[in-house]
Amino acid sequence: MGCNGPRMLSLKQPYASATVSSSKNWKNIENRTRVLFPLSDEHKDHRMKPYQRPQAIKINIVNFAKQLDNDLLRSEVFVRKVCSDAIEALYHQKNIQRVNGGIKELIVVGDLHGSYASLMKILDLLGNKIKTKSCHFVFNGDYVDRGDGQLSVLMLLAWLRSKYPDHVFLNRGNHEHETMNRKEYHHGRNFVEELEERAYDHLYEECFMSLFNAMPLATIWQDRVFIVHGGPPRPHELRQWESVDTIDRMNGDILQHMIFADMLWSDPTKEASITGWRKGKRGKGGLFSERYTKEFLKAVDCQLLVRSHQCVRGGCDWVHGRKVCTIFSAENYVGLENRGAVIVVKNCGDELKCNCVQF
Ligand SMILES: [Mn+2]
Repeated sequence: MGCNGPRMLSLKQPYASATVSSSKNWKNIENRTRVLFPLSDEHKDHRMKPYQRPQAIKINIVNFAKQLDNDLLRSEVFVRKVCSDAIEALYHQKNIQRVNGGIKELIVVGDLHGSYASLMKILDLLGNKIKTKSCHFVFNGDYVDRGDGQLSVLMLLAWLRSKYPDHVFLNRGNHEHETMNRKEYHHGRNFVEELEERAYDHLYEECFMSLFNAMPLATIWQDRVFIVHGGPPRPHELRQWESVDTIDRMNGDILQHMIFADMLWSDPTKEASITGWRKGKRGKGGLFSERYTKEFLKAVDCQLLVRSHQCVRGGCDWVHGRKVCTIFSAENYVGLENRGAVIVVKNCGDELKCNCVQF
C-alpha cells in the first residue's frame, strides 16, 4: 500500500510521534504519553453502548449526530474510540486515494470549519444517500478551526468514515495541522482552544494529530475527478508525480514535503499575467492558471478538478472553462454571510453532469 513503508507503524504499537517541527516551544511534545490503539477492553463506559450495538449502522444519522453533539462527546472513551477506528480506516489508503466501483454519483463537501449547523443541513438534505449507499461522499478538508462545533464536526465525519468505509472518504485540509490549530484567530477559536474548554487538550497529540496524519491528501474518483483541498503542485513537483504515493505521511510534518504543501494551500487564478504556476500571498502553495489546470488534469488523467479552501459567496464557483470548481460548505463563515454548498457529480458515460446544491 502506498504509504506503508517499513516505517509504517502498527496499530498495536503506540503511535510513533506525530512529530511537530522542533522550532515550536509547545512544551515537551516528545515526552508526552502516546495512546495505544486499538483501545483495550478495560475501557468501559455506559455512553459507548449505543455506539457499540451492531445495529448502530441502521440508526438515523441525523439523530445520532444530535446525540453525539449533546452527550457522546462528553465521554473521552468515545472520542478515543472514534479516533482510533477512523485512523484504522484512513491510514491504509494511499496518499492519493482512488475511489472506483459501480456507483455513479459523487458528492463533495468543502470547508466546514466547525460549522455543525452546516453539516446538519447537508445530512438533512443528502444523508439518506449515505444510508442507502447510493453515492460516494468526499469531505474535502478544513473540518476544524473558527466554528463553534469543531470537535462535533470532526468526530461525526470520523465516525461516518469508519462506519461507511466504502462510501464516505476524507481528504486532509491545510487546517488539519498543528500550526493552524494553535493560531490566534480574530473570528472564532482555534481547535486547541475548543479542546481546552472540553478538557480534552491532552488528546491533541495523543489522538487528533495521528487522525490528521492518517488522512489522504487527495482523492481520484472513477479515474475522472481529482478532488484536493487546494490545487495542483508546482511544476517541478508535478514532474515527480508518479512517486507521490511513496511519501510517508504518518510520521513527521507533511508540510516538509513541498508537493503536499502545494496541494493543501494553492488557489486558481484568472489573472492573465500568470500563465503557469506562481507563488501567492498565503506564504505556502501558489496560484495556478487555466493553462496549468489543463496540464495538471492531463498529467493525472482526469477531466475535472474539485477543490475548496476559498470562501466563495454562493458556496460554489467555477473557473478555468469549468475545469475547476471551488466548493465551500460553511455558511456565514466568519460573518461573511455566504451560502454553503456541495457539488453533486454524476458520471454519465461520456460526460460528467455537475450540480451545485446550495443551502
Ligand atoms: Mn483551507
